[in-house]
Amino acid sequence: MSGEPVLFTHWGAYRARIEAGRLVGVDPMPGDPEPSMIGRSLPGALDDAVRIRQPMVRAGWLADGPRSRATRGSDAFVPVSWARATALVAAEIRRVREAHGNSAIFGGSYGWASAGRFHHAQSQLHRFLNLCGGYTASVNTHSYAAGEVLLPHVIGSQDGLIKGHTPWPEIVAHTRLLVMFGGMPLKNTQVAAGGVGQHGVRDVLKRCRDAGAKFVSISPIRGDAPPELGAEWLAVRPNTDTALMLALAHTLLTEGLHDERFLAGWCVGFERVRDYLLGTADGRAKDAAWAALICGIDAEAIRALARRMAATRTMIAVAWSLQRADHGEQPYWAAITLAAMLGQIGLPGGGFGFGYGGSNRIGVPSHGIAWPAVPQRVNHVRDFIPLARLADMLLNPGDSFTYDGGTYRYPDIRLIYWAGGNPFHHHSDLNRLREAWRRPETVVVHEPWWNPLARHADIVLPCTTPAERNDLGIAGDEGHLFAMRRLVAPIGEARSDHEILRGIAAELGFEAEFTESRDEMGWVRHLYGEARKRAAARGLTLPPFEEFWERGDVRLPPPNRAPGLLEAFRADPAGAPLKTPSGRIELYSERIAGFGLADCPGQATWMEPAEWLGAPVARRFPLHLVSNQPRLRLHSQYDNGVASRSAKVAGREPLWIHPDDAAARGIAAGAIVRVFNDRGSCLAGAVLTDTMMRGVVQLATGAWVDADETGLDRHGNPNTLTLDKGTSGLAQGPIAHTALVEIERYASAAPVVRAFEPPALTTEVA
Ligand SMILES: Nc1nc2c(c(=O)[nH]1)N[C@H]1C(S)=C(S)[C@@H](COP(=O)(O)OP(=O)(O)OC[C@H]3O[C@@H](n4cnc5c(=O)[nH]c(N)nc54)[C@H](O)[C@@H]3O)O[C@H]1N2
Ligand SMILES: Nc1nc2c(c(=O)[nH]1)N[C@H]1C(S)=C(S)[C@@H](COP(=O)(O)OP(=O)(O)OC[C@H]3O[C@@H](n4cnc5c(=O)[nH]c(N)nc54)[C@H](O)[C@@H]3O)O[C@H]1N2
Ligand SMILES: [Mo]
Repeated sequence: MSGEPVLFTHWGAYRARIEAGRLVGVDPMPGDPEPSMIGRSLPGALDDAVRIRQPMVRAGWLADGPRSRATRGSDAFVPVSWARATALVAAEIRRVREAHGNSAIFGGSYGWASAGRFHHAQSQLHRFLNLCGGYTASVNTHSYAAGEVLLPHVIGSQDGLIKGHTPWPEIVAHTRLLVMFGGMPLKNTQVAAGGVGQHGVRDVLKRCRDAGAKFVSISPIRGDAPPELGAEWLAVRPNTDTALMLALAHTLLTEGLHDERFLAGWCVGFERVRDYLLGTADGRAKDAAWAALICGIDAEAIRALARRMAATRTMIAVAWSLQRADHGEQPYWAAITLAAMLGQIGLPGGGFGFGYGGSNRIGVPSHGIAWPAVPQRVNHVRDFIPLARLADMLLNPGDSFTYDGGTYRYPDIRLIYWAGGNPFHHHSDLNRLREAWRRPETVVVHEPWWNPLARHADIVLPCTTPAERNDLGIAGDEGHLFAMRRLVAPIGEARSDHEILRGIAAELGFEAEFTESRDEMGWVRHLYGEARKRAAARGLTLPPFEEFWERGDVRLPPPNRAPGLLEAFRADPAGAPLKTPSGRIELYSERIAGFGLADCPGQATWMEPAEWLGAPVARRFPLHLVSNQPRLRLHSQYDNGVASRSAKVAGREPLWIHPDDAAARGIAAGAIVRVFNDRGSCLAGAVLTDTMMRGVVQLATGAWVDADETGLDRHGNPNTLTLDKGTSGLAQGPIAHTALVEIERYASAAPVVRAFEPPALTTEVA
């Protein structure tokens, strides 16, 4: 690449065009087979009207301090100097620590921030807060919290969820039937946490097809499978996959197609599963006819699919989306149970895997190197929450909650410190969050843009983006390292998260511990040096730093072969046991059963979700809302950019609806609609398409919420409508994909969307 400036992002690498010190364009990197359109937003958004150029303090907070919290989110802001902002934050941290202790500081700060190892916002913030005595943390991710907690009980690790998947080349070579729950949506494989070098999933799927594989896509949206695969589409009612999987299992059992030897030798608990499938205890067989009434797929089609799966080498691929739903633990446990009955777990191209269509990195043959990050040090505060319990914690300090077999209490939060995430996009039930968010005394936020989070802060510290700083980028599983050289000067007075925190650490007296006396380039070199050592430990050579920095990127050769999921266990179950209590796959878990949770029993179980198309409440709200990942932005990032805005309909987020459902409501293409339920309402722009199953609508996540005085979101963020409840008492994961709504034509005059206008600024009242 010879020294060209590179802009490296979570959705790919670009060559940057710089003219007179300004970023004027980006071009895809040569060699990337399918560059992401999201990059088109980078140049314009860099210094647009909603970029924050100076530290800001909410006017009410400046006048009345914490007593002004009722107007948080609706006040004007006062521009202040860095010296003043830094002193204000340092004083608040000191006050809260002394009066209430460190657990009164919530520093969970979940979010994707930007690519780059040094300027990783959460690592910087957590390191800073740990050096200052600790903070209340959050555990697990929005992406797959239920999976993270469940899988260690069932297979002894998180393999097949985050890492350790059967790699694509094995699937190409051996898999003959790919059964894809949640489809294989290529829109999502534009992205990987930490960054992407090259986008390879479309190509690898075509190679599967060319090798003779067949595809079945089980999803409420036909377009979740790329058309060139010729996949068979089974339109499933959202959140009913567990019933479908159980019926597939029932068919295998009753037709004698299950693998007794594998179930006896590699698993425990199949007798319990058998009794449940046959309905021995509850008198209800989980057969295809039973499931058909729940999931909406014809009973004969279910039986035929089970027979096909047993007849050939089958990979069961399950999207992460399935577990972001009420009882989200269950479809994963049911998928493992089904795969165990097929007996192909650990055989080439067989078994199961979670998230193949959820990220560019899943299935990439990886060296498995643990690449370096900024060390976070130790958090001495014991309090934590499962991340989706944020509003619960703020509303109910002192209340207890269960998590993975334990019982804990919510701490009493006085100060929220957030950098690199956007809870006013990512959290369910934003109206409830807005109320909860007004409980703490002070909210400090680092953000580049006036997005909904910045608007709901008291002290807003403007942060740089990767184009404005030096960093080390690593597309980890691809083994592709990028020199992220600073391309332009910081916009306005923006500073990096590190620089902001360094200033506050200086006020609080621990600057040298925070920086370890390294400057930005010192850290970048240091992290690269660590990366080089870790590669060398695997016999892989990275060039010296100067050469890497000059070249722009380096790529490790791929491994000769990466093992399949649970391959070693399959080969030798006694010699390479799983880290479960039995050492085997736990189709029934004594441990989970022992937790005594009504909403998470000891084996894969169908339980009705809080809301679904079969629930009584569906008479009032007859449409299931799928709020999936957006095609033209990363969550809420770059919603202000040209790529995302090019797809808006009548200035709002597009809502996809089947033409029949639209016609029944008198909705025409391009019309503004109101989407509502008992929790809230938003406007959106109608797109009529038969890619949607009837009774299901799609409103992707991430539109910058723009609520008016009545709470109506004029722009179309689906979390105005979603349900803030945990998956179960086991994982307490988010359940964004469980929500029913109704839709109507919006008859009133369309209000202007104000999401991309900065808030009112004012001067201090003396
Ligand atoms: N309804 C519904 N809700 C969902 C989901 C769903 O499927 N449906 N999915 C969930 C999932 S899987 C996820 S992962 C979450 C994602 O939720 P988030 O990760 O919180 O979403 P982002 O929009 O990526 O937020 C990142 C924020 O960091 C800012 N930022 C970027 N770079 C920097 C930086 O260097 N420093 C600082 N300080 N800030 C920076 C961006 O401007 C942006 O505001 O959403 C969840 N929410
Ligand atoms: N372009 C882009 N790509 C992204 C992201 C982004 O913001 N933008 N975000 C990234 C992140 S953080 C994550 S975690 C991954 C998430 O990856 P996923 O969890 O796979 O993402 P979703 O888009 O929410 O869901 C995928 C599909 O699942 C289907 N689905 C929803 N509910 C059900 C159900 O109950 N049953 C079945 N069978 N199908 C269902 C929907 O039709 C949806 O299109 O995506 C990543 N990729
Ligand atoms: Mo995610």
